[in-house]
Amino acid sequence: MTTPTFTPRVFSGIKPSGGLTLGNYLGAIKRFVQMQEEDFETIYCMVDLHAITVWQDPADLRRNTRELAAGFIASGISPEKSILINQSQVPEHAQLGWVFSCVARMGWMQRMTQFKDKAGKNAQNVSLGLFGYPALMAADILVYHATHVPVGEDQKQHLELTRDIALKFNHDYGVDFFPVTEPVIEGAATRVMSLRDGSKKMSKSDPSDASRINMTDDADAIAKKIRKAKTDPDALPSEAAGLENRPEARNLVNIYAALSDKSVDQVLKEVGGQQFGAFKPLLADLAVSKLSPISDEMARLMNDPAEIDKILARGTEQAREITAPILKKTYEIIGMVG
Ligand code: AQP
Repeated sequence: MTTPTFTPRVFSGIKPSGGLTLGNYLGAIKRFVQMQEEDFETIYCMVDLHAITVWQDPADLRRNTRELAAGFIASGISPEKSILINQSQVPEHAQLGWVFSCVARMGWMQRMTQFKDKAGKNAQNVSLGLFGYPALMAADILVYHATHVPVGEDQKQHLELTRDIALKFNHDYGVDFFPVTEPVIEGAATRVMSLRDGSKKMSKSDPSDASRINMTDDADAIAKKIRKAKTDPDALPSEAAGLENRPEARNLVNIYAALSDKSVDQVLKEVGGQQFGAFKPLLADLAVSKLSPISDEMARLMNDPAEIDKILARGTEQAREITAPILKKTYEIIGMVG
């Protein structure tokens, strides 16, 4: 059998389960924007079906989906260069998701650390969807035969599962149909931590708003959150090794490096020896200068939700040109009579 060559294609998504955070921006969106300029077709998605794995108020979900689309566009994702969709409108995602639920093994799913973290002690009471969602995520990616997936560090295990599902499908049906996708986990801030607790990921659903920077926060809110961010009493080190065992300090330096497009070592050359009292205002100014233009543009776009809906409707048409033939072929391989 000859190995097929796959079109270099990027797929990634974000859940509209709340407002966009700095973690989403630095861990994912910044790289999404860059990949548009590289040698790839790019598809970016509001994964609304993933959002409902935990309860979402319908009006909030609608608003968050449009606001996320506005956040993508305001950050530099161009509807002319990328296909922009919300997942529920491209039915092949969910259809292939079911097939992959029948390929993935219970033991694989039970190893997913994100499920264990999110379910916590409440595992009997969370939705079945929360447990099974990595199989749908594999379908989101593979229904495009995507070859590359830019994500934050927390999604690494789910991408390994995606590779396992592709390999098992190909093996079980004796085909070379689904590509083995490459994760793209790059940059100085692939895991942005909570501003209140350096051992916890910055997350849009953290009950404490002070734990995160929202992309819609104004300059005062950003400055206040950074000023109050948890730190330790020592000065900043001059080399990255000095951040060992200092999770809060490392987090703030990583954020600075990612926002300024510098390496951590470069940043520490500039600010090593400073106390947080001096460093935090520098970080706040940098964050405001990078994020304000994005939040202003998001607000402008949100004044015209019909325009956002039009962009998503066009994206759906473009996406289905790719997904419908891939799903059809998958069904043929499996033995579904069409
Ligand atoms: N803190 C983070 N640092 C770096 N990258 C992050 N990502 C999320 N948080 C960070 C990356 O953003 C993309 C979309 O993630 P998501 O919103 O679909 O899901 P999530 O990772 O579960 O994000 P949240 O904020 O924690 O959402 P909730 O609270 O609703 O569960 C992914 O590429 C992710 O790696």
